[in-house]
This record gives sequence, C-alpha cells and structure tokens, in this order.
Amino acid sequence: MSSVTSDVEAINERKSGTRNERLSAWVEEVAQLCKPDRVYWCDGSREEYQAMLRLMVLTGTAIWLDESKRPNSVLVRSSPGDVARVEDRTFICARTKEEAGPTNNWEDPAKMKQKLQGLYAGAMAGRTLYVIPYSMGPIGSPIANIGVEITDSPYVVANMHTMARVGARVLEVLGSDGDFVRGLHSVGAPLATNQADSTWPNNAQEKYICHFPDTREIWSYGSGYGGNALLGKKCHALRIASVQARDEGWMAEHMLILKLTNPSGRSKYFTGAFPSACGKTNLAMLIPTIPGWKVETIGDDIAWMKFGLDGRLYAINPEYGFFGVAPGTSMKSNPNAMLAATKNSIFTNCAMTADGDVWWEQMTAEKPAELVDWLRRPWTPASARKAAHPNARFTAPASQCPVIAPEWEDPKGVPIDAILFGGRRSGVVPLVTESFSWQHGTFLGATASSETTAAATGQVGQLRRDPMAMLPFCGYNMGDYFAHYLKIGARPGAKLPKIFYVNWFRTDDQGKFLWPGYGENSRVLKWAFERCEGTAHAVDTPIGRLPRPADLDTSGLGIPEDRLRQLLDVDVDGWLAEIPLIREHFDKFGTHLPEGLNRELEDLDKRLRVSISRVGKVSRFGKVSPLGKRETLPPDK
Ligand code: SAT
Ligand code: MN
Repeated sequence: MSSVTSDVEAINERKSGTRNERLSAWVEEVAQLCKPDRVYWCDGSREEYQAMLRLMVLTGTAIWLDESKRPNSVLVRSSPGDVARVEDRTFICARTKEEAGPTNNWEDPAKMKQKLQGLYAGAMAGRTLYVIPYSMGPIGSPIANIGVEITDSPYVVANMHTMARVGARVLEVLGSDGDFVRGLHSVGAPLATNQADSTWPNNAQEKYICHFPDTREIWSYGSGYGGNALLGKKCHALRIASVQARDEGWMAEHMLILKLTNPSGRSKYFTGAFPSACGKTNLAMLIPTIPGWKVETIGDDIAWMKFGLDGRLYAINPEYGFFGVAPGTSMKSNPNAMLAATKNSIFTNCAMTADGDVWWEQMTAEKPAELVDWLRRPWTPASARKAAHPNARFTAPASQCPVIAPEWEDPKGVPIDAILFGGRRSGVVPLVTESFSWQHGTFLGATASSETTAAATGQVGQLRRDPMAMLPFCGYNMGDYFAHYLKIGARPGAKLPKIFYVNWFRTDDQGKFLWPGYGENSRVLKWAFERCEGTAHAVDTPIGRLPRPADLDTSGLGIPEDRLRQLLDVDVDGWLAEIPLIREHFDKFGTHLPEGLNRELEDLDKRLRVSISRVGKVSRFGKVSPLGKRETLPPDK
C-alpha cells in the first residue's frame, strides 16, 4: 500500500459523531450521487489538518516550505484556469428571476439542480468525500450560524480548518435536530481506476457556483479556488446569510471590523465595506502613524451584525482566519498580515524562492535574483511577467495576527459606532464624507463604485457600481437589499452607527495617488472617531459632511495644502455628471428601489444646483455652502 493510500485509510477510520439524522441522510444521499471511494467525517483536530497537508504534499498539490523560514506551511499552485472567483458562473437560484434581481445571474432552481445532478453523478469517483461541519462565528454565539460542507478536495478541508471553526465541537452544538446550511462542493474531476490525478484537480469545461436561498443550499462544481470552493466564506457568510439576515432583521455584510483606541484609552468599533482587493485587510490591521492611537483587528472581510437589547448593532467576524491577497503585502504595507502568515499558513499561487520560502510582488524592495513563479517556471527580475498571480493568497489563522483584539471571539459581538463605505475611485469622490443620516449613508453605500481588481476573473480596472461592496455577494434582489438597510435604520429604538464614505485612491493628473494611504488612513479614522464623539468639525456640503483641511490631523505628514484641498474638494461638475449615471444604476431596480433612495438622489441633485446658483461654477472647497451653514458643530461644543 502506498503511503498516500495508508494516510487516507488512517483518516478513513473516523466515523460520524452526529446524532443529526437530517445530516446523516443528506451525506448518504450525496455519497450515492457522487460515488466517492470513501466518506470521511472531519473532526477539526490538529492531526487532521496535518494529515491534509501531508496528503496534498504526497499528491503534488502542495510543497512544504522551508521549516526554518515558514514553519508548518505549504505552497499550493492551482491550474491557470482556476485562479479567482468566477462571477459569470455564479448563480442565485431564487424562485423567480425577479427575486434574484438585476445584478445576479439567475436560473430556475429545479432546472439548475437537474443540470448539476447530472454533473455530480459519479463526480467524486476515485476521491474521498469529506464532511466538514463548521460554525461561522464563535461556536454557540447567538449571532453564529452552522453549515456543513461536503467536498472532495483536501485543499478545501485544510483551508476550512483555518477559515472557520470546524469539526466535532460544531456537531455538538448542532445536536440531533439543529438546522444547518448545506454546501456541496466537487472539483468535478472524477478519477478512473488507476488514472493519475492532476496536482490541481478542477473542471476546465464547466464551473457552477450556485445558491438556493430558499432551501439554504450551495452547490459548487468545477473550481477548487477560494470563494468558489471554501463555501463558508462568500457563499454562506454573504450570499445565503444576506437572505437569512433579510428574513430575520439583521445584517450580513462584506465588511472588516476594527477596534480603534484613542490616546486616552477610549475605544470604538468600526466596520468597513470595500470591494475585494481594495485594502480591507490592510485597514483592519493598520498601524496608525498618529501618536497614541491604536487599531486592533476583529475581522478583515465579513461582518454579521445583530441588534442588541440596547438598540445598538453588535458585530461578529464569522470567520476564523484570513484569506488575504498576497501581492502588495509587505512589512511596510501590512506588517501584521505578514506576521500572521509566518507559520501554519497555506500560500496559493505565490512564487517560491531558491531557499524554500514564498515571494510575491512588492513583498521586498528588491526582487529576488531567482524564483520559481506560480506556474512553476524559472523566473528572474528580467522576466517580463509577474512571479506571483495577482490574486495569490495566504490563508492564515486570525489568532496569529499580532493585533487581533482580545474580544475578537466574544460571542455577543462588538457594538459598532461607524460604518465606512468605499471603493477605488481615481476622481470625483473625496477622501472622506460623513453622511447626513442613515438614509443618506445608505445612498452613499448604494451608489459606491470601484475599479475592478484581480479578485474575480475578468478585466481589471473597469469602473463599476459595487453597492456596499456586495455586488458579487448579495443573495437576493439588490433593490430589496437597499430597502432592508432602510428598514434597519427605521427600527424603533435603534442607536445606529454613523456612516462615512472614504476613498483612499484619488489620483492627480499624472495618475499618482494624492493620499499616502496605509497607516496614514488613521488620520481619517481619527476624524471619524471624533465625529462620533462630537468633538471634530465638519462642513455641510451638497454631498455630505466633510472635514476642512484644518479639521484633519495632518501633522508631520508634509502633504501640501493644495493637495489636501483637492482631496477634500467638492467637485460639483463631477458630481453633476454622476447624477444621470446614478439614475441609470437605480433604474435597473425598478419598483424594488426604495423611495428613500430616489429622494436622496433628487436632494443631492438639488443641493448641487443650489450650490452652483449661489457661488457660480466654482467648485473649490470652501466656496460651496448650499445649506447656509458653514460648519456643523456638535451641540455640546
Ligand atoms: O476568493 S474569495 O472570494 O474568497 C476572495 C475575495 O474575492 O474577496
Ligand atoms: Mn472579500
């Protein structure tokens, strides 16, 4: 017996510990359909994680990194056709197309199931079916939710160990009649007897990432990568959970959660919604450049928020680890992410150094003299291609992050003071804007736009509307999702967070960033913090409340005054040009668009026009004062 087989045989000893008959019956049913060689129930133990790594190494999927450089870590290289989320292959199979809405791909659930059943038939031949019970959120938290993923990929099992709480502890909580989200995943690459496996099994012809919101099911086929395959993440914690949240009056959002502490030791919690690969991980772990301020991390990608008895929104991070974008991450840009991934980590599609470590673009100031690139080819700095794939990732346990907040696993969550929305916009959108109200904040989120990144397949750098950074992740009609936001805001007794819109990505005429970003973003966080406390100034402008240059702490930054003015300018012409684009965006939702957002658009239009008639076509900051008020001073100041 080969060592690979004996490892699997040893693994196979484990038996289901579940008393949940619905779970056993579903596993049985899937096994009948997919015809795996064996069924294995994951217990979530450390030995199990290690066995998965060994198995991946033995089958050529993974390679051990040098133990002295990157202890207990592996590098995995996927196939070039399976490197990111596939939005055009992602479906929301609600009862009707209208329920899925204009921003989602839709297929009739019965039709889609029939098609996929055909694909799943025998799809796991020659493979092991792994059953992964997982909890999104601290086990037993009233905000957490249980799912079970069935997969034929050891890569998925290992990643799920890091990204979610998995195994026997979850089955305990599930008990004999607990409910769970069902996730079925197959790489879609059955093996004939004696057929050699590929190092990254997947299906080059067909990929489907399907969600059945009514029955809380996920059926994923053909891809082994990231959010396509780790079903707890985008599929469950965002697409299915957003539907659960709508039905139950809470929020499932594509948001980081951070804890911000000021020099006198007072803390506030912020969430932030930014599209994939727009710096959520960096912001969540930021090291402030302003003395005495501290940021600690609760989560870097997803927030689930429920109302507490005090009327505040409490957030948990449903995840257990980080699946971060590697390129661009360095000891300079995000030392905390680098330190989180120093050991017990899985690297995917990174390059490998001659001494057995990983490397990716911008990791070091100087490029290594030689590497093996993510496609396993020799690489030198003279090579006219990137060494790591732009969507290369690290999977690292959150507990390894040096600035993880002590309360990150608090089952009751943390009370949220502010929500930040944002995206990548080179023009028009200022550095920071505070909304006039929850409804106006919802409008800011609903009109968010961003240039596309490598996190999804397709063209990079295309400007698109990405409302609340949820465009690829909202499990139902986005018009209804906006209405849900307004409903949350109208809840009697709700003590709502303030909403801000930020844009770190403004550029000048030469395409150079106007704002230094990274740790300097703490200056914007400080202003938002002090707005929450009622101690910072803002000016009412047609687009929202903005700091004057003097209101932002830029001490020691050395940023020229005119650059700062540009960053905080209200570009009236630019905004007027946005109005028809926003109208077009809103029109897509037809009767599903809540009236409140229409009103916000009309009001914005009016405020902009009034500002022109008052001050002429001058849009420089300081000349726009449409509301007749120069400043919004807190009442107690
Ligand atoms: O692949 S994932 O969907 O998990 C990453 C991302 O797009 O944010
Ligand atoms: Mn994300």
